[in-house]
Order: sequence, then structure tokens, then C-alpha cells
Amino acid sequence: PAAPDPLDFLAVDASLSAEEAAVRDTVREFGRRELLPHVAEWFEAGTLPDPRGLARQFGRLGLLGMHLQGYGCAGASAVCYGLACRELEAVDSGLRSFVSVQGSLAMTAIHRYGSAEQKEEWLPRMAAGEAIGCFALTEPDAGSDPGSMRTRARRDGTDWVLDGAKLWITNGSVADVAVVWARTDEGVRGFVVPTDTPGFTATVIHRKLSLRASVTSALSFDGVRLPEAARLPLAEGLGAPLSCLNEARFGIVWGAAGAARACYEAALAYTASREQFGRPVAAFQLTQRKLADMVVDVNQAALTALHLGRLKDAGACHHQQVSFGKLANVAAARRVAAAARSLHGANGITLDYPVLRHLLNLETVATYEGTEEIHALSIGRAVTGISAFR
Ligand code: TGC
Ligand code: FAD
Repeated sequence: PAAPDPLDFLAVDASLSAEEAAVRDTVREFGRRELLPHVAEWFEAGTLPDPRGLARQFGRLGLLGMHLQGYGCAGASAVCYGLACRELEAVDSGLRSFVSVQGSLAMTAIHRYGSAEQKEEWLPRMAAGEAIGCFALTEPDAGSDPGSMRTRARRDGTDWVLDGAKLWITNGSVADVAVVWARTDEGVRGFVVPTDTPGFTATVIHRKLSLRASVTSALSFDGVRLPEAARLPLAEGLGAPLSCLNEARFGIVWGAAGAARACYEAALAYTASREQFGRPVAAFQLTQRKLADMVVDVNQAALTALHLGRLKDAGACHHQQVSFGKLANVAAARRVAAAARSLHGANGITLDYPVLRHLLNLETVATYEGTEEIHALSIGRAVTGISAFR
């Protein structure tokens, strides 16, 4: 057998089909050409300077709602979507987040729970990147426990009136449409809210030290009046938003593998060229231990992602298995990014190298879409049959 490729040690990518490899190569090439040269600048500025331009570029590549069928969406397999997430997050978690929020969250909510009119109105434009969506579940006092949300929608004749606040909403200030989850007398319901509706305001959150190449916002709803046609007719209860989260979490399983790979590749290159004590840093046993641990983490993460992708394409991926992937791969990526940063010495604390940027981003990735603790408790509940959430 051939010696392992240092950049794909377990030859995980060798099992990809030609179509899957083509998606990987297209997104990787796009990321390296169009995104990577600018991303440190965006991270330093703490924003995405041209979210609409970016959305249109993602749309042209078919990355928005990539796994959805019809309405101008690519109808790709779960593995193809995962590979796209992996290659985007190898550049920066903020860019994968942009695609996750648009496709896995906002578009999936409309595609799965929307009326024919809602789908026709929003999905083709969102797939093309002509309209940007956000997904508003988290509130100032309801994060891990979204079932305690306070945002409320009450009926007023044939209309609904929405009052409340959401926090930490990716793309909230640049969105044309917000999928907002609210408590009603009938339980949790979802609403498709055009962001120019009177009473809707979005404010950018500043001073983030993580996911800086991403717009994060606070939303407030002050008597936002909506017709019945704005309610997602098929969404009944908290299970509806949670089912959308599974889609985004699946993308994160792959994305974290991409961030880990990028940090490992940076460390491998850096330690080969940096010399101390008359030898490349890569020659020291302590470095090789770190590199070996990274190889294990990076390849196990890639395997986990691909396995879950194959299960998902077979219609057999349970949300508790997605929790496994999110917990395992984000933890692996954090270990790899921390070790890679240390191997870069002082250079590792700058934006000239990607390692600290990834490590900082991964603090968010470990927090959103269910914290580490939440996924641990989901797995704990699955294997014991006992809920330790409350
Ligand atoms: P629980 O009683 O467990 O469940 C309520 C109903 O929902 C069902 N369910 C799920 N369905 C589909 N997928 C899942 N993952 C599901 N988890 C639960 C469940 O079967 C039940 O259905 P039914 O018919 O029996 O009523 O609810 P709980 O209140 O005990 O909460 C469970 C818990 C803690 C796991 C859940 O609340 C949770 O996942 N919390 C974390 C919240 C979270 O992840 N928020 C993310 C916000 S969006 C975001 O962060 C975007 S970041 C940007 C980016 O993605 O890049
Ligand atoms: P809390 O829920 O307050 O948790 C605090 C700590 O308590 C954590 O360590 C948590 O694990 C722990 N904890 C909580 N409950 C338990 C328990 N039962 N047992 C043990 N430990 C527990 N949300 C959206 O709706 N849409 C978005 O687009 C979005 N984008 C985001 C972008 C960024 C940059 C960030 C940082 C967050 C984003 N979020 C978004 C919010 C994100 O989903 C929440 O931050 C996350 O769900 C955690 O909620 P919290 O921050 O309120 O933390």
C-alpha cells in the first residue's frame, strides 16, 4: 500500500465520488481565491464588508440551501453539502456560518414548514443570494433552554402582533427576512418576518472577540403586525426549530473538521520551516507528538463527518448522532487549533497566520447550535434514558 498522505492520512477523501470531489475542489478553490486573501482583514475589522456581494457569490456557486430540492436550490446530497461547509470553514467559521444560517436554518424552516406562497416568495431569491435570511431563536434570557422564550405573538383579529427580543442573531442586521420563533396561546410558532416591517429593529453587536468575520445582532419586536400568511403553517411546537438546528449542526460537524485541518496544515508547514537550536521545530519530539495528536484528531473528525453524511444520505441519521458529531468534532478542532497556535510561537498570536483566528472562532462554534454541555447531556439522555437537563 501507498504511504499515507500527510494531508489526508487515513485517505478519507479517497472514498468520495467524482461528483463529491468536484464540489470539494470547487469550494476549496473559491475559498482560497476569493475569501482567504481577505478574511484576516474582515476579522480585524469585525465585520463582513459586503454581505450582499458575498451572498450572491455563494448563490452562484449553489451553496445556499444546497441540500434542499426545488425553488432554485441545488438539491445536493448531505455529503456534498458537508464538504462545502468543510471547505468554507477551513477559511473561517464566520463564512460557514453565513451559509448555515441562510440554508440550514432560514431556508430549511421555510422549505419544511412554509406555505406554497412563502416558499415561492422567498426560496428562489434566497437560493440566488438576492435575499438574506436570519433565524431568530435565542433570547437574552433563553439560550440553551429555548423552550423558556418570552417573545410572544398574540392574535389580533386575523393578524398576529409580535413583541419581544432576540439576541445573538447571525446576519440579523443584514437580513431581508427573519424566521422568528415565538410563544403563542397555541404553543411555539414560527413567523416569516420581512425586516422592513414596522416595529422590527436590528442592532449590530460589537466588541466580539470571536466570529468577527460575521455580523451578529440583537433584534427587537415592538408591536410587529403580521398577517396570518406570515405564520409557518406546518410548524407546531419547539420540535420545529430544533429540527432546523439539526441541519445546521450537521454542517458544523463538517465545518469543524475543516477548521481543524486548516490549523494542522498551518502547523505542519510552519514547524517545517521555522528553525530553533539549529533544527526545524518539526524535528523535536515534543512537536511530533503534537503533530501526531493533530493527525489523529483531524482524521477522526473527517471520518465522523463522512460517516454521518453517509447515514444522512441514507435517511438514517438521528439527531442524537448529530449531537455526537458536533460534540466530538468541535472539541477535536479546539484541541488542534490550540496546539497549532502554540507551535507558531509569537507569530501564532497574529492575524498573519490563521491559527488564533480559528481558535477564537471555535469558542463561538462550541457555544452556538447547542453548547458542549447541551450535546453531552443529549448523548447522556440517549444512552441512559434519563434527562439531566432540568
Ligand atoms: P425536548 O423535550 O427535548 O424536545 C421538545 C421537542 O423537540 C424534539 N426534539 C428534537 N427534534 C428534532 N431535532 C432535535 N435536535 C430535537 N431535540 C428535541 C423532542 O422530541 C420534542 O418533541 P415532542 O414531539 O416530544 O414535543 O425539549 P427541551 O426543552 O428539554 O430541550 C432539549 C434541548 C436542550 C436539547 C434543546 O432545547 C436544545 O437543543 N437546546 C440548545 C439550543 C440551541 O442549540 N440553540 C441554537 C440557536 S440557533 C444558532 O445558534 C445558530 S448559530 C449560527 C450557525 O449555525 O452558524
Ligand atoms: P446559556 O444557555 O446561558 O449557557 C451558559 C452556560 O451554562 C453554558 O456553559 C451552558 O452549556 C451551561 N448550561 C446551560 N444549561 C445547562 C444544563 N442544563 N446543564 C449544564 N450546563 C448548562 N442563536 C440564534 O437563535 N440564531 C443565531 O443565528 C445565532 N447566532 C449566534 C452567533 C454567535 C456569534 C453566538 C455567540 C451565538 C449565536 N446564537 C444564535 C446563540 C447561541 O445559540 C446561544 O449562545 C447558545 O444556544 C447558548 O445560549 P447562551 O449563550 O444563552 O448560554
